[in-house]
This record gives sequence, structure tokens and C-alpha cells, in this order.
Amino acid sequence: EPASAPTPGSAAAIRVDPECVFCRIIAGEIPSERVHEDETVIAFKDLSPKAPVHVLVVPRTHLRDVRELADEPSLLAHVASVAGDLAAELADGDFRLVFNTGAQAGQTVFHVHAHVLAGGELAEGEM
Ligand code: IU
Repeated sequence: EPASAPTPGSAAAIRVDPECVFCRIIAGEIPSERVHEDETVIAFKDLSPKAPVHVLVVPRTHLRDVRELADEPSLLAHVASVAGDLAAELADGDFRLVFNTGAQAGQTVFHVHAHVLAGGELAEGEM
């Protein structure tokens, strides 16, 4: 029987930072409301939602931000693909995808995550 195709990004080892809150969510040490999980990414509901649907798509491996994620193009593409699937599953399919990158841009958790905002008309300039 042929093996199924590997999940994009699954070749690289998963790095963990024990101090990182998202690494602890991924490990299940901190609870979250998961809406998707696979070999390389998880997605869970944001604790303080900024839109009717607000989920975070998070690579399991500890990368600081989207600049580091861009060094793993298949994993970056998988994050975007999962975001689109979740917007279709949880809302009408339209969505905004946001990577806050750096403290001045509002990044507070330095484990890369894509904000998926969906579920209605999103104001311009709204996160
Ligand atoms: P930011 O792009 O780094 O600012 O996004 C961090 C997000 O993570 C922010 O929207 C928080 O509400 C969210 N969050 C969470 O959902 N659960 C947590 O335990 C923590 C942050 I810490």
C-alpha cells in the first residue's frame, strides 16, 4: 500500500523552546481550543478575538517570525493553505491573514503564528 504524501514541512525536526507559551500550548501543557492539527501545524481560537472568527495557525516548530518561516517555503505554504481551509470551514471563505512581525508591529508572542480573521466584513485597517 502506498504511503500517503507527507505533510508539507514535515522533513525538518521540530524545535521546542520550553519558555515559549505557544510551544507549551502545542505540547498540551496549556489548554487551547484547537480547530485543526496535523504533523506540522496546529490552529486554535485566539483568546481575545478581533473578528467573529479569529484563529491562529501555528507551526509546531519554534520559529521566531514569518521571516524565519520563509526559509521553509513548504511550511509557509502549508500555513496559508490551512488558513484558507479554516476560513471556508468556520466562515464564508473570505479571510484576512496577518503575521505581526516585530514588537513595533504588535508581535507579542515570538513563535510565528498567522492570524486568520474571518466571519463578516472586516474593516480596513482593522487587524
Ligand atoms: P501577536 O501577533 O503576537 O500580537 O498575537 C498574539 C496573539 O495570541 C494575540 O491575539 C493573543 O490574544 C493570542 N494569545 C492566545 O490566544 N493565547 C495565549 O495564551 C496567548 C496569546 I499568551
